[in-house]
Amino acid sequence: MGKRTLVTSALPYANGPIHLGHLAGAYLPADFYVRYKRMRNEDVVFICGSDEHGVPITIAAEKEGVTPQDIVDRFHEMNKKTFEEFGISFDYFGRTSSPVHHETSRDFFRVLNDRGIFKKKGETQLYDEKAGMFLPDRYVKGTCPHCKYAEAFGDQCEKCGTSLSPSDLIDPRSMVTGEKPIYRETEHWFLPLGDFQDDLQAWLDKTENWKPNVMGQVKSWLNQGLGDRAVTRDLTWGVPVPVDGSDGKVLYVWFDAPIGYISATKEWAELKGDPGLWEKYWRDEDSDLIHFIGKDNIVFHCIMFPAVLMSYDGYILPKNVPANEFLNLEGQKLSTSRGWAVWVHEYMKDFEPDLLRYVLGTGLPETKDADFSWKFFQDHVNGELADIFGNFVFRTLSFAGKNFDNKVPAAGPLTNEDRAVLGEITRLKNEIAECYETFRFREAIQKSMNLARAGNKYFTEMEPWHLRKSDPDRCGTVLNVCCQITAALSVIFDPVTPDACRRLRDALHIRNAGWDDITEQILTAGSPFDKGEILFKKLEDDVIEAQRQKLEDQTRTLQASTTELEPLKDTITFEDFSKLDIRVGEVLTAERVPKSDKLLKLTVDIGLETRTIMAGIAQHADPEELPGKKVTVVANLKPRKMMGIPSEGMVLMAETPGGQFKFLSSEADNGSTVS
Ligand code: B3M
Ligand code: ZN
Repeated sequence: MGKRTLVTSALPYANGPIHLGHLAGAYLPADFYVRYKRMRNEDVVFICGSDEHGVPITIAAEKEGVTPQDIVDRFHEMNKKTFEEFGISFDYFGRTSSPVHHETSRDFFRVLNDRGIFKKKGETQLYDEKAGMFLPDRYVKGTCPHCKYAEAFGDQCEKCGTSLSPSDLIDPRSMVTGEKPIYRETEHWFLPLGDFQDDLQAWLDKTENWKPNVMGQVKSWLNQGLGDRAVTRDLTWGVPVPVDGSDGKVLYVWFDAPIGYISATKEWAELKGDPGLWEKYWRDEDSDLIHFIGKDNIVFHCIMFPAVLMSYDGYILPKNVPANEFLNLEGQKLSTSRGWAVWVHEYMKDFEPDLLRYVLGTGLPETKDADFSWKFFQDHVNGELADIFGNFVFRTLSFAGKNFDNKVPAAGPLTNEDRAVLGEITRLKNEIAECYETFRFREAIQKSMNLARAGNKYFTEMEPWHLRKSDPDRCGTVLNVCCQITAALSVIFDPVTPDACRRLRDALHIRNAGWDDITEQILTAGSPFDKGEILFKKLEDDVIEAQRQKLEDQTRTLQASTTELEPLKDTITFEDFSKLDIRVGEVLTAERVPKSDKLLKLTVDIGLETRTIMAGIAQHADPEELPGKKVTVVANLKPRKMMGIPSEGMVLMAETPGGQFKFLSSEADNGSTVS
């Protein structure tokens, strides 16, 4: 272990708010780690900031019709505040639009360029002649060759998921002007990663405790052989390339963004009044550098950025990159564009950070993708935080409060049971420390809860409520033991539930206790404590149901507003149209169809007669509310069987872009014709 540790979390793009997937990937685990180190009084600095360059930002700006600067200003402030309020305890949260960052990343480029590290090569790229600009892949839309979706992007079709390159698209068009792009020759600077293959391999061979999912990915990149990576782009938004003959070019966002960790550390040091301090963390062999990221960022942090650091010289390389896998939500992939996400600032309107910190912590996607659901949230809050941790603390402090005058009772001779449960404090403390040191946070949290479990079991078995009368001294001993466990919990759980632990330590009058203070005798007999309060309230079903509903509503509204309307169909003649016999009708009865979750069986009065009609609206209408509803019916459609029942016509419905179905209703009498 080095003398000091620099911890970074991936710089979030300042093009949208932070959601649970972000937290579980790169922020919460880093915060657990850092808070644990701080509890140990270690020298640790936690750095992050907004990633304000790159195509994701300009696309967001384009969509809203505002400038990229407007977008990054808005989301930088918003995300910074969200992290603060959620207790992600960065020492500094910078931004890559800052002058220090521009200067630092330009310096890196200049130095590498002067050393002849880069290759300069020509390339053909898509170009929009009308806009006079080269087009990133994301700026080209066209028809997907696989599913024929007309709005596929140059890098991916979002309908069928296929990854594409712009040349795959049928009828490609520029998103800027709608014009058909042409190919044009351009020149770029490339980082020849192949030159670093051996050095990277040698560095990786010396690393320890890397997660298999991370090392596996890195190895497979290395085995494939590394190629050249362009580090410049033809764009106007970004850090201008600092060498002659580079007009209209900026640094590739993945070249400048990781350097943002360095720039932010410089700004942190400046703010501390010790401008040179940043170098200790970046250029001293006795420092450990740890990058927390999501799995999609592995290649940049384990190959590209290390190659840049090696080329500059004098920088340390990451000691570990504990990347996490992805978090799914209610069994589905998180998707911000579909509104399938839980935003952290929204979460905090309804709940305290501690609850989510704990629950996400128990289900982190450490080695494989994991799922978050509101039911999972409720189960873990109620069944563990409230019923185990909270309950143990509450029964201990209220019992000891009432019977021992809010002072820690003295312990008499210890029995084997006492010694055994006290021994759990030190045993678990060491195991938990080992888990934190090796980035196994789920296990750390599980073991932390095990201490509370052991405490509860002990309390129940010792039955202090009987001892109170029969053997007050023994009762005091039992409660002394329980108070020691309570105190240990107030420190051990600190990385995970910092607010509750702070309240608990305040109640025990040990606000500043740290990891080394965790012993079997943290509290001395006779020391006062405040009366027991409920640390975690249980969550009722309706509260959880409301969250699930919110998620559904959110995704529905978003889809309705972003889904493109169906294109118009081919023209038909009046003759074609007049073949249809459309009538006004009224629903008489409506019932569900066994084994079908889509169909309702309706009987409809169309004036001349009553028809049985099958309608695919079971998910959009309540059968009880349908009788009496006026509808329009295509009355001369050839009958066809659906689920074995002949359907004698078709009820007309409007389908909204969000996929909702609504009847076309008419005031006219039943049997009236529509033409
Ligand atoms: N902004 C990508 C991401 O949010 C990127 C991380 C930069 S870390 C230097 O996934
Ligand atoms: Zn497709």
